[in-house]
Amino acid sequence: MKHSIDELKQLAKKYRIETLKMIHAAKSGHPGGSLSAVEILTTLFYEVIHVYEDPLDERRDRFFFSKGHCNPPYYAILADLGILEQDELMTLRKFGSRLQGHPNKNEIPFVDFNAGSLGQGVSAGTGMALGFKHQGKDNHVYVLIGDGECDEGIVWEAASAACHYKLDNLTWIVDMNTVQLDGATKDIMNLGDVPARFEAIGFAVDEVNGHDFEELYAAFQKKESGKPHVIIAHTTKGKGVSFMENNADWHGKAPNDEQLAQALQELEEQ
Ligand SMILES: Cc1ncc(C[n+]2csc(CCOP(=O)(O)OP(=O)(O)O)c2C)c(N)n1
Repeated sequence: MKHSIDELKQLAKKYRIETLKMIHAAKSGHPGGSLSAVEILTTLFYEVIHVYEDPLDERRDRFFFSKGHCNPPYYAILADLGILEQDELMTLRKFGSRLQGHPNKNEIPFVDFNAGSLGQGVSAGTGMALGFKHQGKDNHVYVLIGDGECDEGIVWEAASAACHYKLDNLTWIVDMNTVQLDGATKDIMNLGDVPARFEAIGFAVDEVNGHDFEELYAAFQKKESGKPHVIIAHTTKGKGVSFMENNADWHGKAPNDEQLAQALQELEEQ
């Protein structure tokens, strides 16, 4: 690995803190699913996806943030990578800002997909992986989706296409935090045995603790010839803040001043 586990943990802590400050300043946003995805995003951008000096370098791997409502930690990482300005972060969701509630590829270099409608990123990312295959290019496509997002039929259509076309240049990561907009995913639309479903369609499947850098890194190294890869990352929605953890109330609202102070204190102590 390029970074020590301790370095990655420090980065994750910083991204959690920045995420909550950004959502607090915007007075809206999605803390729960942002906090669950922090280690996944940190591993991807510090250990897996190479970012070139020119962020639009043709050789780059592509990242589709299909659960793009959870973009604050992504923006914070892009600022550290020099793709965004640090002082832009607090403009999240403000009029005139490039940093809208979902990533916007028309405004931000390196962003490859305009999210918003759940399921679309999976489909578009799979299409791009197919395009790279046709062109004989070896760029890899990574797609991050939510478990609630897997309720969308388009996810399973794209899964069939990915296997049919043997897209071994494609990795999906499911942020399996088990909670969606207004409750537990199993109560809203039970997905059944998700790893078994992916395996039955033809994916190479890995299951990891989505907050464990070593497990995530090891899973990203595994690629099987002729098969797309899915990493089921078991995570906690709202990870790191006691009153947000596993609580659907924190899917899509901003902390007030007192709640932010408590959350930051808890994160600082970790
Ligand atoms: C097609 C579509 N339907 C509904 C929504 C509204 N919506 C935004 S986030 C969300 C829940 C997503 O749950 P999950 O994928 O588990 O995300 P996470 O818990 O990681 O935030 C919903 C229903 C949407 N953005 N797109």
